[in-house]
Amino acid sequence: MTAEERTALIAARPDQARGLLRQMLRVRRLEERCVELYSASKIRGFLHVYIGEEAVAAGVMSALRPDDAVVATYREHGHALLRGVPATAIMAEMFGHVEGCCRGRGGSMHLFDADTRFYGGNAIVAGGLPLAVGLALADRMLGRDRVTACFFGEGAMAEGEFHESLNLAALWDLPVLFCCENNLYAMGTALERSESQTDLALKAASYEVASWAVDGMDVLAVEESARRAVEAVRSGGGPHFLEFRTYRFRAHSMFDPERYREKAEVEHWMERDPIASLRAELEASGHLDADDWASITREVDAEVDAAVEFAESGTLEPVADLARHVRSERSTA
Ligand SMILES: Cc1ncc(C[n+]2csc(CCOP(=O)(O)OP(=O)(O)O)c2C)c(N)n1
Ligand SMILES: [Mg+2]
Repeated sequence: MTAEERTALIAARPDQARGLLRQMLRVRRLEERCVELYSASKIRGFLHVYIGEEAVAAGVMSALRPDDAVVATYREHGHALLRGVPATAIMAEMFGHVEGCCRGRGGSMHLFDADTRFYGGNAIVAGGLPLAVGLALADRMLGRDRVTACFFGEGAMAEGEFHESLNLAALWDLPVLFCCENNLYAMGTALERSESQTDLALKAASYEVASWAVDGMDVLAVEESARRAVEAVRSGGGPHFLEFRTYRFRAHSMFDPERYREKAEVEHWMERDPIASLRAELEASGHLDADDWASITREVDAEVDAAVEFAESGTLEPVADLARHVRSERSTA
């Protein structure tokens, strides 16, 4: 997108740009709080935060309809939130409390919510791709014009499931939008150390899937490319693949000494923080003033505070119930 196109886009739809800024901030603040709560041992287990990558989920989610489906990875708190899973239910799930969206049995990596058609939270790298293909196949067979958006890291593209999924989606023309979040590392392994073909859109295109690379730090570019791709997929254009070039500002998970990358590299990417950049752009063009920003942050902080309060006052599942949902209730009656 050229500078003139950006200016015109913001001027034509300032509300949308402010809305995207707010959505990214919701994810950022929720996760910053999760990190604090993790350090305080309120949240346990694994925790993978999305800080730095928020533009991808915010842009793609805004291009979807409520009846579309979303499949994500273990770095999915933001996807769940922006899909419409209440912050309260997410935070309670993080705490392992029954008030959580999975009754506290999933935790950070397994958020799931059938009501919003949010199909995980998948901890197995590339495990979400065949699931997305199956959801799209069901929609196709039932004649529904729904799209399934499937998020995964670039690490998933070295897995067999990626190839099986792209092949079948293309062969059967299924309505899947494959969203690769290329943050350059799979845990401590850099892309060029694990993949022979580092041009990921080219790799996807070899399956006859329409593919593009997009600046994943620019929420407006993400939204625009996702909207076009979703329209094409929905109107029968077959699966599409978008490689979002992004970066995670924090460690892979809470247990990661980060010996595989230089501080200077992280700092370089942080200069392109998607939230700070859009905020500055909106302020410079007169579409956001100090009061607007104060009211956005106030609202977002209130939502996160309420979520934490809700989670803190939640309850653990009684021990007597632990074997429930393992077998069907009918078969044991
Ligand atoms: C099949 C499988 N192999 C290995 C792992 C261990 N593992 C967890 S996250 C991860 C890295 C994945 O990187 P990427 O797909 O790029 O996603 P990112 O964490 O960068 O968002 C690995 C190897 C796993 N969860 N599943
Ligand atoms: Mg990665």
